[in-house]
Amino acid sequence: AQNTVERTPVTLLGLGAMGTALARAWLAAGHPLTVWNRTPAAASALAAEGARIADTAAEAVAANALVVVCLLDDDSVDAVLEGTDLADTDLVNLTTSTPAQARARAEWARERGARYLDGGIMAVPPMIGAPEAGGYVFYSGSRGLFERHRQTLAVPSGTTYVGEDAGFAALHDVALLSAMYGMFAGAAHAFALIRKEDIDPAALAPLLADWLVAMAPAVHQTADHLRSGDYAQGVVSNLAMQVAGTPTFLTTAEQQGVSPELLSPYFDLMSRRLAVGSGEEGLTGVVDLLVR
Ligand code: FVH
Repeated sequence: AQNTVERTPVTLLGLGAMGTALARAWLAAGHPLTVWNRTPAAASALAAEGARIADTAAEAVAANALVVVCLLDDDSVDAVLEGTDLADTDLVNLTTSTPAQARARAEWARERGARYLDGGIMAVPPMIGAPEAGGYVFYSGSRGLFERHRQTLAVPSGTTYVGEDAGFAALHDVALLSAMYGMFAGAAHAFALIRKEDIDPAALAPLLADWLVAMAPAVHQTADHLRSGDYAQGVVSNLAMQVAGTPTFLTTAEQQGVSPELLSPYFDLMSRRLAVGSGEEGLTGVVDLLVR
């Protein structure tokens, strides 16, 4: 029997690596798709896969009520949407931005008669259209708009709605990516330590990955501490012991000819917290030192 389910038509502006992956996922799921890209070649490739190519951004916006933008940055959103008629449009912005930019964009959209949802993509292009890869998108802004398009938005990637404040998706996005960079920084230091030794980086890699996974649940204890205000609750490796151990790490780095520049700032914060807090705490107090 023929599939008669009607899929929501989507307009997509921006066909970079991410935009193209999103387009392919919606096309594969049978959504009528209108696309536009500043450089037309990217759009032409999708025509063969069933996308309708708009000649201008304004034409693409006019084609459908649901308009998704996935562009390089907030300035490019300005450049592309300038001169389009957004009245009565459901605008979903998946462009990475700061929380302040997202809030300003929500207001900007409201002034133009559009409903607004901001998105922060927690995935790289190969994870799009591949639910098993575990990627998802944070959404914030109009809850009604999110609920209306939930199914369509869930086609390329999982969805996690984080609140009416339009800046919250960007804030969650940046928070998680910042933690990721901290993890990459630690891994870079670890690889540097063995770089000149007869140790295969490929042998260290699985040990490193497993260790990071084993340590990751510690974030739940940090959250509990921040909620309760008791930074010593359930701590097994206290701050006094950990600060006492830092010279071992710094001396090892020096002996291995490795710069301590990634590690030292965190150790400095641990020492500062020990000076003003309790040695029985864990590492949660560092959070308070960061907040200005
Ligand atoms: N790719 C990734 O790994 C990350 C994963 C997490 C989320 N990010 C964010 O997604 C947005 C788009 O990223 P992208 O990977 O698609 O980026 P590019 O491949 O560089 O494509 C950029 C598109 O933006 C268009 N564009 C840039 N500047 C302008 C402008 N001034 N006017 C009009 N369009 C502009 C560009 O057009 P063209 O160069 O092909 O003509 C592309 O369509 C981004 O926010 C990531 O942070 C991706």
